[in-house]
Amino acid sequence: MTNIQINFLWTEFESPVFNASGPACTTMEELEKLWKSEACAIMMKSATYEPREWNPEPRYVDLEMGSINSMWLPNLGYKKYIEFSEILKQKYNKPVFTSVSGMCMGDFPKMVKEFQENSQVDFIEVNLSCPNVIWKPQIAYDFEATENILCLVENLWDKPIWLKLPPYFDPIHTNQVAEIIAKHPKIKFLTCINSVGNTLFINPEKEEVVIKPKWGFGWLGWTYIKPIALANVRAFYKILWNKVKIIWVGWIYSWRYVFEFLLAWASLVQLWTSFVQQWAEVFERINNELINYLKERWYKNAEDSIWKLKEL
Ligand code: RRO
Repeated sequence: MTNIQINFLWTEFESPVFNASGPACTTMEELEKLWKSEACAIMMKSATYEPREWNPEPRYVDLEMGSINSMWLPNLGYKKYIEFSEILKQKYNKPVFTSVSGMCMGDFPKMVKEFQENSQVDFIEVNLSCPNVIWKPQIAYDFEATENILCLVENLWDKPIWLKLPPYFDPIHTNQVAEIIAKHPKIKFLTCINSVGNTLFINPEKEEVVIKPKWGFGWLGWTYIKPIALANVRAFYKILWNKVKIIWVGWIYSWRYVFEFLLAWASLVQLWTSFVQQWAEVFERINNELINYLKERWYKNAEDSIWKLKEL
């Protein structure tokens, strides 16, 4: 028997694959579909303090090797996700994640405290890779703000904290963030990386951009950014291997992507584009493919592959 279970602290995940805090995890109906799927956990939509609407369409477009989107973090506001988490925990037996995205510094501690006191979510992801104050960088690109937020939230949550990060393109930046993370032992997990923001696709026949919001600028995902994601996962592993575990958020299409990220040290992976394209069935397909591939390679457990990347 090939086993694809992953053990993290007190939790046994049935497989390494679940959904990213992106599409189709916003309403209770969508979250129930995730429960019925073979996703190993249920990630709820990243919540802001107040509800947010969608950007105008077209705001998501499939591309040859991925997708571009500019949704504008639509969600029902954190109070709804506290309510949903209660229903999910009462009815279903799967780990439940919440994700919080502050639109200002003060939103983070307020939401973390509310989830701590009023919900039974198993895990919290503090999303430092979200649009926040207009004309300011994503929080995780502002190292002072990152440090301040970590100081504000770390004592408000009594379990380990997961941080969602954007891609870093310069090793100096990775080192600087890793130094901050190392100072906060509550951070045990990194969700790494968010889509690559600020990208532009053009349709040359129509001579126009492909999505409507923000002059066509949007977040790029999937195969286009896999090498960036692999490098970020691996770089954080090199610096923080004895302090954090890494979850890759991504655009997995097949067993191959999962396996590459396990080799690079990701312990769990989250789906985005393939989830939008194929919905909940995608989890079953990828889990089955992964089992078959591991069998071919004589791995008894998916976890055994996490240590295996060779360097030349
Ligand atoms: O909602 C979005 O436009 C969006 C966000 Br905030 C994000 O962090 N990543 C993404 O792919 N889309």
